[in-house]
This record gives sequence, structure tokens and C-alpha cells, in this order.
Amino acid sequence: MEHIQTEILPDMIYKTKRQALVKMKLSRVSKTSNLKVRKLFTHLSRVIEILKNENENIRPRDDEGNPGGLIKLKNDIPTLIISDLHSRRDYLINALFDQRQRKLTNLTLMSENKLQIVCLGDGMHSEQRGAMRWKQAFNEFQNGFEDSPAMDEEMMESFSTMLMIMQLKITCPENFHFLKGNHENILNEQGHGNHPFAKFALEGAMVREYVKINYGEDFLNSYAEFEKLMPVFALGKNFVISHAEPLKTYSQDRIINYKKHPEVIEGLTWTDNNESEKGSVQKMLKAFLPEQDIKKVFYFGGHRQVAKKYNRRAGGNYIQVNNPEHHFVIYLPVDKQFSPEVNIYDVSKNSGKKIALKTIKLA
Ligand SMILES: [Mn+2]
Repeated sequence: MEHIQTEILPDMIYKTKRQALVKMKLSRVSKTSNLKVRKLFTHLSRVIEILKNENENIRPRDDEGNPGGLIKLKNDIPTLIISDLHSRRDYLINALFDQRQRKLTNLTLMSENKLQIVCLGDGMHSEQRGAMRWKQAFNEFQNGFEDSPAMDEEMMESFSTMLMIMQLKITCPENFHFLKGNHENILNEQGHGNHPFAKFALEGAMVREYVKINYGEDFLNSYAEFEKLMPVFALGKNFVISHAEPLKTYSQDRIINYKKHPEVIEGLTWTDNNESEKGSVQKMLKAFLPEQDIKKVFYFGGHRQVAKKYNRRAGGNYIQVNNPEHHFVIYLPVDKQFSPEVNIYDVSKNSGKKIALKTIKLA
């Protein structure tokens, strides 16, 4: 069906068949309530290969020759940052189909090498949006997931969000990056910079058990490999990004060699507000962007929730964006100075929504 339907899409929106196909696939996954494990597994294998073989100019290798923890973003195209998704497929779709930059969707701009997109991590787990569902799922867990409508729904949302992430990485490996958050821990392990977690229920243990029962051990281990291949830090022209505020100051060499330094992974994904060492943000900005005026450079992160559009921390250099009620994105232009009031905006109310729906109707 797919190949026939792309023929009738208007050229104005879809310049190439490939773009149309990518949009249709994403739109389908964004609305599905029936996710096939085999489909997920196929994408997982492909994205693992892509992550293992990233362009070394963008993702420098560690001392062992493996992909390092740092992404060097392109300096000549703008960057769009998407904050903590927590399985909000509508947030991802709204960010991809927003059209306020150059009147083209961000997805089209990215596929034409005119934009790069960085996700801050925490793709899984619905958090308070699904608090009631987590409670129900906890009862299902206690009964060994024999019957699990609540957990099925929760997992379907989480994995279809991550399937879209895989599709984007496979389609635009150099211009799409997903940084590891603390929720990227499918094994619910302690170690490798990870901690098990339980917030509204025993999320970590429940997800691991559910995946093992329903998707199998091979899938569980492959997914863990995918998570461990995620970078933890991105360096832009006049900004840097990680999931959480840096607990301490980490050098470029230690971030690239993050596998040898699990405390770097922990320190960039788990830091609570007011927990980081004084001056860590400024020290890192000075070390990574030595030529720049400290007043004009920013460290972006999410992780802890923000009631407003953004929070300014660490003397104003750390910009925290993570509002579960809104779809805020951060846009970093190439030539203009970044301004939080102008360049952080909500994409949930935009004309791009119509386009997304249009594509869905065709599916
Ligand atoms: Mn987090």
C-alpha cells in the first residue's frame, strides 16, 4: 500500500518519494496501537549497526576504537533540541512537523542537511501522565503479567516512541542524535553509570520483566546494546548539551572514553537540581568553547521538570527545558545570538499538525 499512496502526495509537501515514505512511516508509528515485535527488532538491529559505524568526524572514537560519548555537531546548520520525551509521540511528531523555520518542516530540513536534531534522552516511561496506568500495571506485574492491558499500552507507547527514534537515526544518521538519559536502562541495572528506578511503581523492574516475557531475552539484550551505544554529550558551535546538568567537570577525552568512565555517564544523566559541583557548567563551557564569550554560550539540559518554559541555572549559563505539559523545543540558529525567550517555543500549537494528520489519513 505504501508505495502507491506516496504517488498521490502533493509535491509541495513531499519533494521526494523517500521523504514522503519516511513521513508516512513515522506518522503510522505515531498513531499505532499495535506494535509488531519483529518490526521493532529489525529496526533495532539496523540502528545498532548505524551507531557502531557513525562518521568519525561527528562521533570521535574512543581509545579502543569504539564510538565515543561525544557528538560534534555541524557548525554550519542550525540545531533543534527536543527535551525529555517520556513516550510522548505527539511531542516528537509536533517537533518534526513544525514549520516555523524556513516554512519547511523540521523533518524535511533535516533530510536536506539544513537542520540537525538532538533529543535530550528519556524516551521511555510515561511518568505522571500515566500514573494511574502504572498503578494498574503494578497489579498486573504482581500477577506475572498474565493479563496486562495497562502495561501493554504503556510499553506500546514507549517502544513506538523509540521506534520513531530508530527510524530517524536510520534515515538521517549524521543529523539526528539521541543522547542517553537516565531512563535508558532497560536492564534496570546498577552500574555502567546506571541506577535502577521506581517512581510511580516499580517501573525499572516491571519493564525488564515485561520485555523478557513478551519480547524475549535476545530482544532485551539487543535493546540494552542500543542504549549503551547512545552518546551522552553534544558539542555545538556555541553551546553544549547533555541530559542532566554536569555533576562535575568532564574533559573531552573522558567523555569520548565514557565506557571506561561510568561516572561520566552517571554525572551527565542523573544530576539533581543543586547537586552539581559549583562552577561545573562554566568550567565545561570554557573548556569546550574556549574562544567564546562566556556570556553568550549555553549548556542545555532537561531531566528535572520545569514548570515554565525554561529554568536558568548555574549563573544563567545552564538552560533547563523539560515541561511535561507542553511541547517546548530549543532552536539554535547559526548566525544569530540565541535568546531563550525567542528561541524556546511550544510546537504543540502549529500548522505542522495538519500536515501530520494529512499523512496519517493516507495510511
Ligand atoms: Mn531524566
